[in-house]
Amino acid sequence: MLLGAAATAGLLAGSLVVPASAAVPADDAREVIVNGDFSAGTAPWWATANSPVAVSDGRLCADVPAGTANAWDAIVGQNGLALTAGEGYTLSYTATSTVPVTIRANVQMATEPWSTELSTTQPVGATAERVTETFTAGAGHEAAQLAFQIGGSAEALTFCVDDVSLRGGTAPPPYEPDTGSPVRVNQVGYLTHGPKGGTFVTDETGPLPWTLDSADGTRRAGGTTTPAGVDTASRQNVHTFDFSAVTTPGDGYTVTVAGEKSEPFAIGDDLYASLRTDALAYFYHNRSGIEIDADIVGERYARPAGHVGVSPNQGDNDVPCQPGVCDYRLDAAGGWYDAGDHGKYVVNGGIAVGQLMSTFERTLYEETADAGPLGDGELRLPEHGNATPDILDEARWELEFLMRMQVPAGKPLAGMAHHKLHDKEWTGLPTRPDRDPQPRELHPPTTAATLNLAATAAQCARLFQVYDADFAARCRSAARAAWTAAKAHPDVLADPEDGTGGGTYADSDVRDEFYWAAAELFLTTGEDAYRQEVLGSALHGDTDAVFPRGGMSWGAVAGLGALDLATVPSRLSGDQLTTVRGMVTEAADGYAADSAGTAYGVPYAPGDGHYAWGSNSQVANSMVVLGSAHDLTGRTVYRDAVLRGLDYLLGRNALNQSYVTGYGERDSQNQHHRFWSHQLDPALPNPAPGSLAGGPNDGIQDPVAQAKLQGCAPSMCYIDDIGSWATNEITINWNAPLAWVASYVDDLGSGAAGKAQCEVTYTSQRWGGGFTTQVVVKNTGASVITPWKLDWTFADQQRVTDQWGADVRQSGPRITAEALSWNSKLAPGGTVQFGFNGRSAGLVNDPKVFRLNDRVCGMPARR
Ligand code: 9MR
Repeated sequence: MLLGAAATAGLLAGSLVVPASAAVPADDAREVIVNGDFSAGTAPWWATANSPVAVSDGRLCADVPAGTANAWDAIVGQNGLALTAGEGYTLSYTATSTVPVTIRANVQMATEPWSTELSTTQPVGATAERVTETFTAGAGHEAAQLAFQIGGSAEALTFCVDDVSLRGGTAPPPYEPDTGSPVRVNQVGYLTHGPKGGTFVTDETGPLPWTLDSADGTRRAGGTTTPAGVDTASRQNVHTFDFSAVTTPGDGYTVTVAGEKSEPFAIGDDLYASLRTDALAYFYHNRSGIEIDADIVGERYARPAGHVGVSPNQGDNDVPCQPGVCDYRLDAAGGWYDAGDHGKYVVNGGIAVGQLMSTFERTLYEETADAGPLGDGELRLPEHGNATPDILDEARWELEFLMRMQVPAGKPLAGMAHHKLHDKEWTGLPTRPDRDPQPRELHPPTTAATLNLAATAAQCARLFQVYDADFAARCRSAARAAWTAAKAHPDVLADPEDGTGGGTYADSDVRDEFYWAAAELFLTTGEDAYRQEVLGSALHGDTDAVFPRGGMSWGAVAGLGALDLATVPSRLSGDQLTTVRGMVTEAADGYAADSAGTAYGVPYAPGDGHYAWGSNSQVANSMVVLGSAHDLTGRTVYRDAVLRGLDYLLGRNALNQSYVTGYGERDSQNQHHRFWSHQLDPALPNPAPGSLAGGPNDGIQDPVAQAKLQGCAPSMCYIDDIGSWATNEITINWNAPLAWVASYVDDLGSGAAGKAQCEVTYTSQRWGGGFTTQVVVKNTGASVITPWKLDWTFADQQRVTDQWGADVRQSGPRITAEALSWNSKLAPGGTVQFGFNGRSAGLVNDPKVFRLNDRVCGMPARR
């Protein structure tokens, strides 16, 4: 605390004497402004929405509209300035304006009543002049602001500022994160029959007593902690405690260790349904090229369509290349914005949409997975009532964009995909998408982007076949063309220096992209040529290469192919399938061991010990592998590691931080995003619930992290500040594995490993456009089930026409079969049969997941 620092320096507030003339800061006075030379881009500078900023020739320039009334109608500023009462400061800057204007430069409170420490007026014109002002701070501030108020001109103008400096004061004490209670738990909750563990931070080395109390203070369990020594990633001395034995559902539980109480949490069966839908809503929120509808997301999150060619946007419907890159323009509208920025990247869009499709595809082949919550009418997006699962509608929004990025026939590199499309210069925060005035540019095609397109378009072709055969056919031919083009140009790499106005997503090794694309094309077409590409890859069978120790990522995508080869029915031989599944389980064994080996339970132990940019997504991706291994084998050790990973993301970690907005008591709320910029402008919303922050990153590449987190332990290099894009951004490829994981965890229900109470045999015979189905339901439990009710979801467009032996009703893809009066009793060991006829518009996939009176049944022949 700054005032505390002043007090220890002997400057007690009451006895402060503020000199009449400004105290002069010493030559070695500290610099209060972060990134005053704009060498790190626009952050943490902000601007009012009417005056978008970008860095141009190393200066920060704002385009101020004509006709603003007051100076404060247009502002460029920086918040978070710590000032000490009684200390002297010098503000200096160099400014120009295309139209002469008198600006105000104020150092002031960042909220009401906006009291100023310095308030100056300054004429600014075409000639750059250095301005210097000195003042003494009358009061101490933890987070004052410097505001250049540049409105009030009748004419539009461009104001540029450079070399901004505010020097003086005494250095604030080093940033200490507020980590709250040393008792760390999953702040949302634990599945009734899942593992339940926590971590306690302490200097004590011997065991300590812990208790678990319910909301009313009743003691439910107790024990002693297990000292675990120093956790390498956080450098904290820690203990663990375990209350897995408690299986009484409830809210408001707490754990107390040595007098310290945890955040409250729940124990229950149905804790993660909303996380699934929220994590998926992230994608609609971040769509480009469509209005975000208040009826779907609420007023606060609604916004006009971005980049549709309405001024000041330059539009993604007619985008040129960077100079010299191509002689055509593309309609590349739609898709999702990548992250806090408004770039759209094929590499990265690919992994994200692939993981959304796999979240859906899992429900086709995994008997415990429920397609219902992903189905038509279930998610927050506009395409309801089209008989297509909502999650596929969302995927299609990106797939259409990815296909638009393909180089047209007849042009050089035809069939390849442009690597990315983004602003010419970085824009400032906040900038709502529709207010981004920057020119948009296509960047050169790359092999990696082309293979992202091939892989995802191939997956699209097989999943959309039953919903929209024409779209599936388009996907299939885009995938084939992309593959052919990538084979012809196997080493066209993205330029790692091409990072102005957007990220680089440069990747020097595309063997994994080839593996993923070949796998998807093989699964979709069954063609042997693609199978040989998979089997012939140097990566095939090399678990460490396919599933890196630190987790899959946009630059390491072979695992996406391997997971699909392991779970989607195909023409792989038994031996080949064994090899692929062996890679999945071997990788999962490693991640599970990493999780078991750390006191925070996180399945993340990168070989070099460094927490990477987006480490939370690395964690989530390893959870996807673990969950898939659990699906394949039923082994609880994998499931438990997924759940411990979730505990980590939701608060059982070194910072006591839930990294998912809206989940847990101490959730991230200020992630780096150009629209969800509430931290900079209270009129704007915080990130929507279900947004996963990138998380600890000891590279601390942004100015806020550099100012506050120097020397941080890897798992503590995080700050919930909108300026920290390296630790606190949000992106599609991080929310995609979160959505997979939330779906998997929600499907676990109570987490009970117990035997299913029922078994379903489902036999369909097909002809032309129709089918006849017989269903046999067996009660494998110990008690009578009456009246029974079976329900399931069709993955495709099957329509029931008539029926026998049950009251079969259809609502969209959802089917309910209820007992008739004469067969309503299903005795233990007994069976009941019913059947129906139906029609179908395309391929027919038999459903794999059935629920009897709301509990999931097993299939008789489990893999
Ligand atoms: O997720 C990306 C991370 O792996 C890289 O290390 C980092 C620097 O190149 O870029 C990250 O991706 C960012 C992208 O370049 C631009 N949009 C925001 C992304 C998330 O921070």
